Amino acid sequence: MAMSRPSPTPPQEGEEGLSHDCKELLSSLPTTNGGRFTHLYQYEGFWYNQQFLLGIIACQRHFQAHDSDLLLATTPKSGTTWLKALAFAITNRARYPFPQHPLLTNNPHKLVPYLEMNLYYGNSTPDPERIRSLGLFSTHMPYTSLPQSIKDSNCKVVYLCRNPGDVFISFWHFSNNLKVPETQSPISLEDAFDLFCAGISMYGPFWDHVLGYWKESKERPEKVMFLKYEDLKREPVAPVKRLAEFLGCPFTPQEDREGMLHDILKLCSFENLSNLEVNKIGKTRHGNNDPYEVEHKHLFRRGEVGDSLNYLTTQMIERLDQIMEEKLQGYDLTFQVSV
Ligand code: PAP
Repeated sequence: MAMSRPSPTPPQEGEEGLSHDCKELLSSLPTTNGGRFTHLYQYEGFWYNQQFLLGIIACQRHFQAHDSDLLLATTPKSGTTWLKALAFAITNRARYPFPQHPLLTNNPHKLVPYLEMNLYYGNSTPDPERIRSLGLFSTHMPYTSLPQSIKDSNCKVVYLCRNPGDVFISFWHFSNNLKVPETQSPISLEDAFDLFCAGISMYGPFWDHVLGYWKESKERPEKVMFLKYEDLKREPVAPVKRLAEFLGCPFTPQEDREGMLHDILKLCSFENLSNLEVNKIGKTRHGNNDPYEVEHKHLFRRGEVGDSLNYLTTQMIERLDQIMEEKLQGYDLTFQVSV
């Protein structure tokens, strides 16, 4: 996939209202055709569409983390919706009785907004009071691009990752299902896969994203907790217990006796969330002017481990396994698509 360098980048939609330095920055970045997202920019080593990138830059410049803030970080399609539901339910369990729980009537993304894709989306300026009232945020930003105040403060970060095959297939379905301007046609599995393997995906390269958080979780385990979707699916009790401890609100012996953790797991389960009215028929846009409308039902497709094996050929699986092996060599971290 050819990458173009700076200048003759034509102005993109929405560039009109941007400051001079933002326009200059955009025109200095490498760009590429990202398939379904036709125009991606490479910033600090990762690929983004314009609106998400502007959100990242605005967030880097303006977001001030507090020590008590909690940040949920993921690559797209790694189980973000699930992690948001779990973290929201854990940290707010004293506030809401289960029969009237906000998760029953709100999509998890509404309760735990993304920094760069909602609050600062496309260079927006969020209301500081709204920001402070939240305290629980999410992001797809790679670790190296997080606002400095997140890295410097005692703000805690939970990172959830997932097998790249399942991430790829989940994103391929999701992006082809997005309601976009008519001109953009769906991308074939093969074309999308070649791009993914070349590191060109939204917030990709996938492996660099994962490694950034992995390294930080090793160096500062009190700061970054690293979780795998597959581990949560296999046996959620122990990891969710650890998650509650990490978030600073461990389950008490009384809660253990009363089955609080199991109630939370049930509330946040794929079966429960995917059958709620709000998630069956609800829709969201990331921000004003977002051309992509997300139908909540597409955030709940199958929720299984290994679904990519139903789509990828043996050669594709071998190729991705080999890439992951090479990229993660020397780190005590493995992902195998072919499990
Ligand atoms: P996002 O990055 O756009 O927020 P994200 O929630 O990370 O999406 O990923 C969606 C995936 O998580 C879907 O996977 P699939 O395409 O392989 O099915 C979705 O089904 C899965 N998912 C959503 N909610 C849950 C849940 N409660 N438990 C398990 N998996 C879930």
